[in-house]
Amino acid sequence: MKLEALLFDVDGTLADTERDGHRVAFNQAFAEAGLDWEWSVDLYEQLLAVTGGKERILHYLDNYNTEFNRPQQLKEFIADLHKSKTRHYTDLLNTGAIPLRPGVLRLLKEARQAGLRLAIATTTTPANVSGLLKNTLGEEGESWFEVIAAGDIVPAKKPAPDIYTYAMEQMNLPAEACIAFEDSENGILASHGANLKTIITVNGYTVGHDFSGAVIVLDSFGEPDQPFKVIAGDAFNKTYLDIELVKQLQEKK
Ligand code: XBP
Ligand code: MG
Repeated sequence: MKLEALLFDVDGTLADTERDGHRVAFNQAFAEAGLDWEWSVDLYEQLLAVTGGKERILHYLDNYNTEFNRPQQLKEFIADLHKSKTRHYTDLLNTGAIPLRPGVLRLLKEARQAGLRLAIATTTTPANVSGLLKNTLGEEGESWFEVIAAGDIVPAKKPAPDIYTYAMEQMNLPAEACIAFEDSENGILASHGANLKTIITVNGYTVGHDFSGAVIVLDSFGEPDQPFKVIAGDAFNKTYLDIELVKQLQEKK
């Protein structure tokens, strides 16, 4: 079926947000609340097994900080911590500290020129998506995306397919007319669960993940003067990801 839409994950795919963005904001929120918790780069790699910030904090308490004297209203306590984390994270975005990954801006522009429809499918909080898009694409950035499916809009976060299914329902498109862009194992489990062909770009945290079934695994989208590295799959002799290659990958049986 003809390609109509590109569905993008955000964290790790559009921008390298986790290690120097989300992780730092979590630690700032913990410090502000007077907690002595510190999520190191290595610990955070393990915590990334669980998507969603609130879910990740609970996972941390259940598995890495069982001694913590939990407040009676644990859910509210975590929700408040997470609100503070979102504030710190969006403040960080507003400093311009987190750029888009190589090739992302070029590919988005090409896609718009080619008349393709764009959507976001992410587990992160909507304010974080707005912040990233505004600070990297400009005030109009959000309007490039027909649907921004994010955060708690579906109860089951990735690896559940729900966020992708929701985005396609909103666009009234079948999976065969779309392709997904992901960076992690939880991400590809979600996109594959929604029957989407998936292009992977890895990052430091996800390079060892299992990407079986991806149409291609790259180290980045690449640029004309900054070729991608093909980790798995066939790039049809291309050195960067353009819409022609995206279409070739989507059509491949
Ligand atoms: C992203 C996430 C998010 C962020 C934190 O996963 O797991 O939880 O780490 O964002 P994906 P929030 O890239 O697979 O969508 O704190 O706003 O939840
Ligand atoms: Mg991701």
